[in-house]
Amino acid sequence: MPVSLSGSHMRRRLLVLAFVLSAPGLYAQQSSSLFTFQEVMIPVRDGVHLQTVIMAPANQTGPLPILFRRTPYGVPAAAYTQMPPNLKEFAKDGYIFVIQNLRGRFKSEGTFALSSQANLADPKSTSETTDAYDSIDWLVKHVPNNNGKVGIFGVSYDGLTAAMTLLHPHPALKAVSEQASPVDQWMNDDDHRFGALRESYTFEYAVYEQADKNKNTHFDFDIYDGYSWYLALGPLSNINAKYLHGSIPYWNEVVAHPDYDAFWKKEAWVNQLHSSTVPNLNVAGFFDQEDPWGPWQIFRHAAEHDPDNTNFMVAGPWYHGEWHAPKGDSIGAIALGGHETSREFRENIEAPFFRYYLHGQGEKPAWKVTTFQSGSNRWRTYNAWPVAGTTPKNLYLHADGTLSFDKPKASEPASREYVSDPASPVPYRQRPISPTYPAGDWRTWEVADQRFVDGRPDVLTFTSAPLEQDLTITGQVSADLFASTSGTDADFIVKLIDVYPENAQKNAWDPEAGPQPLQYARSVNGYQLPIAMEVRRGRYNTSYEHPQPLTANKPVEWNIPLRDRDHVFLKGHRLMVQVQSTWFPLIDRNPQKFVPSIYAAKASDFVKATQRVYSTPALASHIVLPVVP
Ligand code: PG9
Repeated sequence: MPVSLSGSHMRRRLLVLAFVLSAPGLYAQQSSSLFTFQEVMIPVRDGVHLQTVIMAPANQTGPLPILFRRTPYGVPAAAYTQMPPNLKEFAKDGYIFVIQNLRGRFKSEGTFALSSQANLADPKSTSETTDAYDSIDWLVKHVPNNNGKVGIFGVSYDGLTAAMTLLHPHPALKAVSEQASPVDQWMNDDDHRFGALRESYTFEYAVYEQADKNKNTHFDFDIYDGYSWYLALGPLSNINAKYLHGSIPYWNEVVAHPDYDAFWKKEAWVNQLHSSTVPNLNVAGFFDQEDPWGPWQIFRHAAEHDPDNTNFMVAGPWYHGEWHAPKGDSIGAIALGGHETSREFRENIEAPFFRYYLHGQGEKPAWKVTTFQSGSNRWRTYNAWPVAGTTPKNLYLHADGTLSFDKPKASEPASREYVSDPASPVPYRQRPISPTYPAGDWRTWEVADQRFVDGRPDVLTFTSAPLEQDLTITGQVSADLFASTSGTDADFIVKLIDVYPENAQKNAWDPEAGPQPLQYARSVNGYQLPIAMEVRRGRYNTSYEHPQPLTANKPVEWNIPLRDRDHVFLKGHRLMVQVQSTWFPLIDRNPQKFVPSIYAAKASDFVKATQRVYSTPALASHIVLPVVP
């Protein structure tokens, strides 16, 4: 919306200012040349007040919609003096930006539980759903010159709070864009993967958010390399015994609830969502190192009843929140064909979505799902997901280390094995592993070249012949492993990798080109790009609620979901699968001997085990690929 400042508009702004000064709970106000700025304490149903910043365009001439963001990370202390890069595309349309600290964070009253429980049946209970509802109610009644329409958006925790409005949206809420929202912290995303604890993330994040109400706290590691620190820590119980001493409530909950019990089932808020209640743009990163799964779950739940076709999905080759970075023009060392996928997303998808639903301008999205497909490096639109015509195709692991679409024959060797030693686990990324926060190369480890572990004796590698034609996979990938352990509990990690040819980058080794240290370091030749990776913990193979020991040396089937993908393995590339049993310290070490709770295991419980992966006609380990013909 074009904005200008005339004499009558100036008078209107003075009236607005007078109104705001008399608004209940006004805390502070000032302005920059771009925005007016007020800080207010918004009351919610249980009497708690939430610290909220309201920034309206300084040159606002008429009613504008409110774009709301709710965060645990702190609100701006002053009006933006420059437009934040990720809001530039919105700014052209004109919004009143409102940012609120969640209850219990910074000056917001109440307790921050770091939990997404929502008990909608109890009118007295509060949650991020009710806090958002009450705040929106207050905002549309008190913010001058708003047009009565509210949009909510945000990434990760801010995405979670946006997503939870879907459970009981305020009538003024007209558009939601949850981006990388978790939905069930035991099943996937930040804290666990099917019950396997994401040790470093869960611990460091709980400290980050619960050590001090008034700031985001970085745990003070006395060893820089996280691999060494967590190894020296020993059993997980030492986190409380040596460092936290029970001071971090969420960490205490995590270690008190190892299995998928009532605590986690209540936390899994998405199970209450069965329809598309408000137009919702779900956004996910294919290489999101924190919350890659939740948005797809929200999309699927809302799709159960979506008569007005207002539930949309966007996914791209992004790390956590990268779609709000300036460019998004590469994944690790791999360029995305000249695209600036993040800017393109904001310009062509995000801003138009809110423009349509909050300003009533432009067009409704004409697709259900949009992806930026890696490999082919192009935007794709689909009117359904799964995409019609894709066929599941099995890619088999052979015991000679090859990978092919042919099922193993009885004449082939039956299995491969390795020793998994909890005392020497496989690092999940190149050491030294810097702390998760402030996030450095934590952001991009999911696109890291996997050659750093290829060849370790405890990592099995299976490789295909170079592809004779492009292979497109669009949809859900999974692994079906037949494997045994000599222990009574075990983890299996499966990685599907795109191996770049040795001549992918023509001049990488060209002596004529002169010294190019950066280019050498970032050469894509032979790059092992992970396309999908996941872990399964054996104790939960048959029941998430009641873990069971494995029978030593008995091969069993491991179903390992590898999530939704859209990638083209190009002609000349090879497919690779790596299998390993530790991924440290991303995933806590499995003692490899069944114990009632790993979080109470003693150092002596951690034992070596021999893991065996089978490749026989009856026990044919494979990856299921959604192949586009
Ligand atoms: N991944 C973070 C998070 C979200 C929700 C719950 C816990 C952690 C985040 O980046 O906000």
